[in-house]
Order: sequence, then C-alpha cells, then structure tokens
Amino acid sequence: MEDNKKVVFSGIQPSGSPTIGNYIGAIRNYVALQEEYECFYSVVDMHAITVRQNPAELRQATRNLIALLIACGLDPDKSTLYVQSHVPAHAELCWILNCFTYMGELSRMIQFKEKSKGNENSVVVGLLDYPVLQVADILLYQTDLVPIGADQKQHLEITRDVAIRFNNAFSPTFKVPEILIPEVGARIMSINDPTKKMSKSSDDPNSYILILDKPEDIKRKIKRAVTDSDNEIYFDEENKPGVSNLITIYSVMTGKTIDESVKDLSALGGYGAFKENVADAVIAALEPVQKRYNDLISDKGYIDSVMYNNAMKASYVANKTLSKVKRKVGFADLPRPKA
Ligand code: ATP
Ligand code: LTN
Repeated sequence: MEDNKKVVFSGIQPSGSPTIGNYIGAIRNYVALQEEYECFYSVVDMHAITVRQNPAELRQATRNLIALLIACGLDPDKSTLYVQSHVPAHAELCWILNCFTYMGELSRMIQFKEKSKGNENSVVVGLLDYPVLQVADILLYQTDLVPIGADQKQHLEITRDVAIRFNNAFSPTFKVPEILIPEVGARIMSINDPTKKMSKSSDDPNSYILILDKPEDIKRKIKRAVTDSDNEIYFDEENKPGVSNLITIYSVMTGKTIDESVKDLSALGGYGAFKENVADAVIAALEPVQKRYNDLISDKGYIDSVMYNNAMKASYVANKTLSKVKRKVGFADLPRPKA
C-alpha cells in the first residue's frame, strides 16, 4: 500500500440488484475517490445474511455486484474491490470489538429498531450485531474516509466511538474515520412513496429504479412516480418530496446543479413533460453502464481473477491490523514448535 495516500473504505450489500439510490448516494462517490485515495470497496455478503437470503441467489448477486461496480467505473487495478467473506479478518475483528461495544449503543440504532419492529423476541442476533461488523470492516483498513448515504450516519458515529474507546483502553491502534455524505442525493426516496428511502431489498419493484432496469421500465416507473397535485416544478424537499426527489435524480444524472435543473425542468410546463425528461436523463446516464455490465458478466474468468487477487490484497492489509489488535488484547502468540 502506498504510504502517502489516505484510505477510503465502503461496503455495499449483495441483497438485491443496486438501485439508482445506491448509485447516487454511494457508488458514484466510490468512483470519484479512486484516483486520489487508496480505496477498499467490499461486497458485504456477511451483512446481507442478517436477513434470510436464498443461497443460490446470494452467490449470484455477489458476483453480479462485483461486475456492476466495475461497470459503474471502479477500476479493480486501482481500487481493492473484494468480497467480505473472503477475508476472515472481518469476522475475527468483529468478535473482538463485540467485547468493546455496549448493548445500549446497538439497541438504539434506527436500522435495528426498524428491522426488528414487531418481532422483538425472534429477531436474529446478527441484526443487532450488524453495526459491529461494519465497525470491523472500516477499522481493519485504517480508514480515513467512508463515503456513504445519509442512512448510514449512525453506523459511522458508532465506528468512531468504538475506535476511540479501544484506542483509549490500550494505545492508538485504529484510525478514527471521517464520514463523507454527498451534498446532493444522500437520500434518494422511493418512487411511489417519497416519504420512504429507495431500497434495493424492497419487495415492491415500482418503488425503485435499478441501475440495470430496461429503458421502458424506467419510463413506466417514472411516469407513475408519486408527486403532488399543484403541477408546479420547484425544489422543496419538505412540501414537495416527490417532485424534489425527481429533480435531485435529474441533477445528478445530468451533472447539473439543482438550480440549473429546476430552470430546465420548470420551463417544460406540466408534470408529464417533466417526468419524461427525468426518465430520458436517467436512461442516457445508465446506458453505458448497462452496456459495460453486459460485456463483463459473460467474462467469468475476469470476474474470478478480480475476486481472487483483490481478496489477497485486502487480506494482507486487514491481517496487519488484526495481528496488532490480538497482541493488544492479550492473545498469546502461536508458538512455533522447534524442529
Ligand atoms: P437494503 O435495501 O438491503 O437495506 P440498501 O439499498 O439500503 O440495501 P446498502 O447495500 O445497504 O443498500 O447500501 C449501500 C450504500 O448505498 C450505502 O452507502 C447507503 O447509504 C447507500 N444508499 C442506499 N440507499 C440509498 C438511497 N436511497 N439514497 C442514497 N444512498 C443510498
Ligand atoms: N451497512 C452498510 C453497508 C456496509 C458499509 C460497511 C458501509 C457494510 N460495511 C462499511 C460503509 C462502510 C449499508 O449500506 N447498509
């Protein structure tokens, strides 16, 4: 690893096919950061099994996500793009950090509260422990910066708290990471219910637009997007969440500012033409990604080699931190028998 470059880490779950919310809130920043930083991007399959997955689908979704991230612009020779479960250090550090994390901290997490609502007695331990695995992911790589969407802010705060707690209990061991949340598009809302976050694991396909959705599906979904009845196009997230969500999507997909986008879109008159323009912008931005994806996914050997080489690179860095941590907490070295 080059010593002078700062380190970026982020993770994305293979819990379905990624949405434009994932793209806008996270993936485009992964790509933007890879020139300047030493980047580690992990397909976090161990996080994904905190909700029940079909094994064959999970296996396939993991490979597909590696291919999709490359299609979005990640260069596996520049960024270390790997699968979390291929680097056992994540699970090992998670266990150690479990012993430095409080039940109170975990039970206060919004994501845990939402996902366990209504079945408090049968919620799996992994769902409560989810943030600690995320803390381990980040701290293993001595990360400076974590690009994420707004929904992950609480998980990053706990990461900083646990790092500081461990460093204070022993001596400086972990870098305390900073959070990077985009100014525009940190929380893309569901297309048919703009009060909820767009989410790839939703069971309603009309709530999200996938990066790999066909143009006709993108058109149909945006045409049916929930807006409001006043037929005026301006940006006001509180009072016009549906319209503002579409303006945000247009802005990121065209590279224009929110003001420029409002100017473009309000000149069109009604919601019909507005939605058509948003759909066209999304389709145009995704077309090259979809094309690259279709080429990559048929190249099994290439995806295999990316997965293997990058797991080795990630393991090397992760194991350095893990060894340090084991020594600090007092685990005995494995003695080498004299020959
Ligand atoms: P799931 O639906 O399974 O919970 P998800 O769609 O929320 O998954 P993750 O894999 O958990 O996606 O998240 C990957 C990254 O995408 C995270 O940094 C997350 O903050 C970001 N992200 C997810 N959804 C959105 C969204 N609607 N808007 C902006 N960023 C998002
Ligand atoms: N919990 C994250 C995914 C994730 C992650 C990470 C993000 C797992 N490990 C480390 C940033 C850094 C989510 O998006 N749901």
